[in-house]
Amino acid sequence: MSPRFLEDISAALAEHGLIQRGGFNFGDGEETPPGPSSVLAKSVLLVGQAGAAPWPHFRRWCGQQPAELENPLDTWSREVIGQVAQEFGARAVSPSDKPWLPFQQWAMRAEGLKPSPLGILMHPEYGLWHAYRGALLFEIEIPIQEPRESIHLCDACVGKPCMKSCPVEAYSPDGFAYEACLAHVRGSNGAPCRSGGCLDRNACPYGAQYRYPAEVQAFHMASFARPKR
Ligand code: B12
Repeated sequence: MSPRFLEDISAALAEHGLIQRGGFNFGDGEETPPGPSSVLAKSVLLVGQAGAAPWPHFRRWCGQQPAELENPLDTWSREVIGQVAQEFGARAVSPSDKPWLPFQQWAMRAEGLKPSPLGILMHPEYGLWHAYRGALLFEIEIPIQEPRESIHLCDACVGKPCMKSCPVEAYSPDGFAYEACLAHVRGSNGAPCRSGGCLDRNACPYGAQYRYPAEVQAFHMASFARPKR
């Protein structure tokens, strides 16, 4: 393995606006998904985004695809992360692969993050404005450091505006009221959510400089609200 292994992966991802989101070596006897040659993976490196950095890359790619492509962001992510995986001897997996892989559990381990009251992980710099687009599974151990303990911004947030802005109180200590959220977003009063994104998520005061532009939030909300086939 080249001494610049992780830096080289970062450079390949940066061409698509993507970043490494930490990783770790699995423990002995841990049940892990297979790597590139079907042997159980020894390590995982998460790939994702801070703010909406991949958006211009994704939109350029969209311009060359059929207009009615289903799940275009997943398709783009699988394509570009798949190329990086091939180059570096890994198998690429997606957060949308079924059965679902435990991306948030991996992320908590990889970057020491904790969930916000919304379920979205809170990042000390990006706030709620980050996501995972894939992961690289290796059959070798990777030279990666354990994450440093980071502060959990929600602990210091007294007013919790994220729990007070949704007209149907979709997020509560009991969890996420998926049906209520969906009905509201699709309904006649859901226009602000459809055009500018989740009101609770947008009420969070942290990571404001990484907030996704309205166009990006509208794209994600449309994909959330679209009838599932
Ligand atoms: C199913 C799913 C949903 C379902 C949840 C249904 C339910 N009640 O279970 C629905 C469709 C509601 C949903 C919505 C959203 N989701 Co979602 N979702 C997933 C998905 C594909 C699988 C979750 C899962 O079961 N994993 C399997 C278990 C074993 O893994 P896990 O790590 O233990 O899973 C954790 C999550 O399930 C979490 N959880 C449980 N319920 C909910 C609900 C929400 C809203 C969130 C964010 C997390 C969450 O708790 C588990 C324990 O840690 C993950 C990707 C993934 N592979 O994990 C994304 C994921 C959790 N979602 C994500 C996001 C951002 C959202 C949205 C907030 C935004 C969006 N995508 O439009 C929306 C909320 C809608 C809104 N109004 O804005 C991100 C979170 C990123 C982060 N920074 O933490 C993920 C990781 C996808 C990604 N590409 O990054 N989601």
